[in-house]
Amino acid sequence: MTQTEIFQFIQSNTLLSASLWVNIALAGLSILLFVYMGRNVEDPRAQLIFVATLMVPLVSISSYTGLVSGLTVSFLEMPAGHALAGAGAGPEGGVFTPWGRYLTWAFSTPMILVALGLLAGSNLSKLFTAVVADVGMCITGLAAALTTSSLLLRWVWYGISCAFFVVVLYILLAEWARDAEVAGTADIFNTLKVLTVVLWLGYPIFWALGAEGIAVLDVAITSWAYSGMDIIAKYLFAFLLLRWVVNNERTVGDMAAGLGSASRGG
Ligand code: RET
Repeated sequence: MTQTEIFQFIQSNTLLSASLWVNIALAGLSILLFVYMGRNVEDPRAQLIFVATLMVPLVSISSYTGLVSGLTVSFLEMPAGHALAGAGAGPEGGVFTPWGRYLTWAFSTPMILVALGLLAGSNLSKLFTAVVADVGMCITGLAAALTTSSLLLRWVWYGISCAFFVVVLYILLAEWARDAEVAGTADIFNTLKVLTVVLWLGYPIFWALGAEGIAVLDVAITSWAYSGMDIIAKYLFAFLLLRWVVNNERTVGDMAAGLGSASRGG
């Protein structure tokens, strides 16, 4: 299928294309709003949280532009044993695979973690571990979506991705939750932690249920599931975080456990 045909396929499926265009619009509005909200922030650590958070809608608008144009979407023939093997929506068969999502998560989700880690007063080791495991999760998730030789190996990649995800969850739930108590940011951190953990758990679930997994959900419904989770996990998350940072710039500046500081809690 050519890129033009993929573009036309997406445009002709109103439900699918709406799930993409909605995010382009919301990402654009979020960028404008966040730049405006951050105009007077002066503390360098608060500025770093702002820049990391601002990157989230910037990556998102790029991601969805890639998807809507057909650039980062392929119709892939599924391996034997897959529910959609030999079937699919494309003229030559194949399953709609918006692999650009998984690729761009490798750029957006680390920014979410950097912002959360800075808010919690993480040290550099934990921040590095969380970011590296997160990138591993996204890239192996991409590998799962793009593997067409073997159904087993698709799920092996999925399993590896989940293993990386467990590392991220551990740091969020155990390490940073404790750090945030010390840093005096536990209230906002806990709110954002719950929002993040609950929503992020939805992604592997919808991957497994969607066309690329066991295919009980249709392509447009899966796309809306991701788009809906993105709206909350990215724009609402970023808004809550930035609003707090603007109102609590001093707390961020005075954090006891600084990024990369050798002595903890001192
Ligand atoms: C995949 C499939 C393989 C197993 C796992 C996954 C997890 C994905 C997650 C994505 C989060 C994305 C966000 C995007 C917002 O910008 C790759 C679906 C564990 C957790 C928050």
